[in-house]
Amino acid sequence: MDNTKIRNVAIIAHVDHGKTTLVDSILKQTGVFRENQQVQERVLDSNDLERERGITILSKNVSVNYKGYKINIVDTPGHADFGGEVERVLGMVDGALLIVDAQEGPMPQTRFVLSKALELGIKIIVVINKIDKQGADPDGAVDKVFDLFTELTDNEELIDFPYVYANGLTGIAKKEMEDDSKTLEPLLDCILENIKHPTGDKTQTLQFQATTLDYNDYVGRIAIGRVQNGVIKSQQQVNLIKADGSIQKGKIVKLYVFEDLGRVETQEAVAGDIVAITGFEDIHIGETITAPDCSEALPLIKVDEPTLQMIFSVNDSPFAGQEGKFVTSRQVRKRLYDELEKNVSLRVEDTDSTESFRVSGRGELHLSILIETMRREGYEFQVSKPEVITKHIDGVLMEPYEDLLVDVPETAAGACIEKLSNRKGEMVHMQNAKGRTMLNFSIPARGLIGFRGEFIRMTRGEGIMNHTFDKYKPYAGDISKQRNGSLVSHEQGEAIPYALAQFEDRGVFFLTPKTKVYRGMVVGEHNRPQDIEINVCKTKKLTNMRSATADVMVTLQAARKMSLEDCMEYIGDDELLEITPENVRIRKADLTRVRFN
Ligand SMILES: Nc1nc2c(ncn2[C@@H]2O[C@H](COP(=O)(O)OP(=O)(O)OP(=O)(O)O)[C@@H](O)[C@H]2O)c(=O)[nH]1
Ligand SMILES: [Mg+2]
Repeated sequence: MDNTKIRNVAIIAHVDHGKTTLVDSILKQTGVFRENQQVQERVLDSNDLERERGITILSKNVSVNYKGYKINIVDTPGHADFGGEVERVLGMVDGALLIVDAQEGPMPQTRFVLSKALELGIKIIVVINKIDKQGADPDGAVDKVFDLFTELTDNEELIDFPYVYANGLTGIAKKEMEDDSKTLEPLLDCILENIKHPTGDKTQTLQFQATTLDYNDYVGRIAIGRVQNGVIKSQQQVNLIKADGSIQKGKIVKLYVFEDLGRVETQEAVAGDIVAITGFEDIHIGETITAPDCSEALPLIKVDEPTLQMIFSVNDSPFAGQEGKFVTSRQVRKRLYDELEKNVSLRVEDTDSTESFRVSGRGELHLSILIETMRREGYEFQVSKPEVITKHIDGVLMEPYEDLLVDVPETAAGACIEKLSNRKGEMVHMQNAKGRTMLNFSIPARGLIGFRGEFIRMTRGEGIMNHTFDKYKPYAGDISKQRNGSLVSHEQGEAIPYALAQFEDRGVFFLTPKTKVYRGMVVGEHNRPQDIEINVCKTKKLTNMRSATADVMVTLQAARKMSLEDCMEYIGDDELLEITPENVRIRKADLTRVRFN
């Protein structure tokens, strides 16, 4: 195939602005599905956690044919924790669709992905999406995107971006709001017109660079990336140039190109195309494969450093081993190291203890997805409170900072500013409009741990909060403890309604009656700063029939439901999370303590 007929495009945006839904509509309109074929929504969000949470976690490649052109499309995740993935993906495309919600306008992650695309100098088409939404302000959104461009670059050519309006859900795009369009053709035409065909010379010697990794049990490691120059062939002898400059000789075992929703095996592919290869178990992101007579590597791709770490260790609670299938340190360790096969921004290290491993990632969601995946696979283990990773740069202690944007009812703005300042946040910008206040803060990532729950309560669920990693800045100093103490179980047994009722005025419970507890397990949040130990298993002495029935009749306040992320945000320095396929329990780390208050 002639590479002038290829277009490589990434779809980038803030979380939930409609990337994957737009890809659905593109796939439908370019005839990828049979007529009348039943296709589920957001078909690319194919793994269980992606479907349950309605977010994209891994970027995915598809390819469609339009007017004789092959358009390779890469759908990327919008959540900030996966921003590094977006950055890498941008290295294999020549253009990007920047999707912006017509109501929300540009958000922190819009800025992040746009700045990365502009740094690489790739062509951007702005798609003002969800124009059907009631509060949509398509022209206002274009203006705001324009301001963002001018703030981020002075390259006039890039600032003069083409844009289209779209409803990704129904599959409509148009150049002007007044246009009457029923398809996405205006968008697809815009891609053909504005995004250049890939550069790269097929007559030159082969160079391929790995940008994403995948793995499956049958073929082992799969490297996905773009053929920068030359022609790549199945069964071809090649050099793998490692990051350290050393050369490994090897063979391309299988070669795939992208077609429709999947990969198809092929014999050869030319410069400019995006391919997947197998045959190299040891290939890493950014490394180059070349023809045997060439030892020239492409510039390495930087993989974002982790900013948050947790200790994963063998479960040693009194309930250890009761619910999990894989519980030993050997099993947990192997599973963690296996994850590195494709989870490129994750780090795993052994520690002084054979029972514990240090796992570092890009944020709470990145780590919680790993935890959730492992527990569903049958693993049982415990994790410590997430901690930010500090570094010394030129002798100065530095910590990761986040760019935080909150949108709250005006009445909650004061409280919000106060709380964020206590957490060492610095206000960068503030704007009032229509009874709402938008606040932009620069805040240590450390200061945001545990903030979300507080934020939801403070704004009565009406606040919106978004943040993205910004950069390392000098350490902001101590942040005083923001959290209340815990209600800690004094006994092992079963929680009894009567006993829970006795302590209701002390705080909020995380568990319901009949939950099994052990001594040192955290059963709720105290309404004061210190921990207290309580006996939630104590039954009332049954002196007569009336009290026996009274016990049954106790009505309790609803327990606070704690998701895995809530628990990760909640736990204190001296607490751990016990993770099993059936339960997530909060506990004191040291269960041998004589008293827990
Ligand atoms: N009203 C309206 N809703 C839309 C439109 N496009 C997408 N949505 C909805 O927006 C939500 C998010 O859509 P997704 O396609 O998952 O967004 P995304 O950008 O892929 O999200 P992440 O991958 O998690 O960043 C879904 O509930 C969609 O149904 C649109 O054009 N109009
Ligand atoms: Mg998506």
